[in-house]
Amino acid sequence: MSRPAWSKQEALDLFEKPFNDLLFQAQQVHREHHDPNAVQVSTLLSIKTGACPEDCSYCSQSARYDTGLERERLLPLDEVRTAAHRAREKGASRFCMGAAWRNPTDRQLENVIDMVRVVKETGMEACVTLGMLKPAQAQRLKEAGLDYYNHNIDTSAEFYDQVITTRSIEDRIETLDHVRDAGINVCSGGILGMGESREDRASFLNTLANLKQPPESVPLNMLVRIPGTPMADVPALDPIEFIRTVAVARIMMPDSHVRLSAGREGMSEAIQAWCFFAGANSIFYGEKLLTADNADAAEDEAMFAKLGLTPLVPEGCRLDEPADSEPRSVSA
Ligand code: SAM
Ligand code: DTB
Ligand code: SF4
Repeated sequence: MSRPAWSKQEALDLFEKPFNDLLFQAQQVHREHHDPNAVQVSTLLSIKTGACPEDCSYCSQSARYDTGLERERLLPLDEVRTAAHRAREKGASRFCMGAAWRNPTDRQLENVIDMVRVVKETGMEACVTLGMLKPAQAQRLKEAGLDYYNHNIDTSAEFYDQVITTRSIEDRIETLDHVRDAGINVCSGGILGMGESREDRASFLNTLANLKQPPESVPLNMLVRIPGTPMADVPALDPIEFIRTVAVARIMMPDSHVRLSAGREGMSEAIQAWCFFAGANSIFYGEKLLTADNADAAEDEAMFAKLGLTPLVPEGCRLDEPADSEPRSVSA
């Protein structure tokens, strides 16, 4: 499939449009490619928390910063099963599991594969985010039935080394290529509000849109400022600029699901409503993200009702059938 590549200038030109023109264009594109009132719902679980060797300067889980986080071992399978069944009951269609690794060992990967199987038994889609992968590891995940792999490019190539020095954006793109080659859906986005410029935001979206194939899922996170990290005191991004970024992502990647990801707990309902109008059609739902609090689940339900939004049930999800397994009780 050949499609015209976007230039950075074209991306920047979209950012520079009057807000109403940009939002109108984004909503038009959105309606041509998606049900305007359906929102995909994912739930997150941290399966291995803290003590990460990478130095991502936004992250609570990097071993380099004292964020007060307790290091945890890999979560037992039964706890994953319980959390997955709870997420399905609450209406999630995808269950995403995150590990604070630079990359998994083959042994660690086998443990995660058992978790993927447990999630698939519930009928939900399964997603994992484990750091960098080798081609054979991506293949193993595909064979296990993994639907999505999340691996964010996080920011522009130009701003990257101000955020992370222990890897390059090229390393990230290499893993995305392995995921794509294995036939797994790609989930890749980044963080806004880290002190990057509008040019950086345009360049970041440009890199995503110009991948061999744009990601099926594009999470846009508003930085959650974690005390103890180098980004604890970065000035907050103007929400209007965040909404613009959602709109530009929608226009540049018309078929992708754009996820309004971390940072929703700090956004008013009105800002979130604008993000949905700008083309966001996916959220994280549930009390927690990985280590930070998420928006309140009851408030999310009320917001969906108020806005007339409905949870999207992806093709291939078996949410109308009983789960293949029952949640086992765990003492927690
Ligand atoms: N270690 C794996 C990796 O880096 O790919 C998986 C987990 S990592 C926490 C997943 C993503 O969460 C990061 O790439 C980043 O985009 C996002 N993230 C982490 N901390 C965040 C924060 N404080 N605010 C917003 N997004 C954050
Ligand atoms: C993504 O883009 N955002 C999620 C998910 N992918 C793995 C993670 C957000 C983490 C927010 C901060 C925290 O919970 O520690
Ligand atoms: Fe580690 Fe991922 Fe956090 Fe970076 S974002 S420190 S790789 S857990």
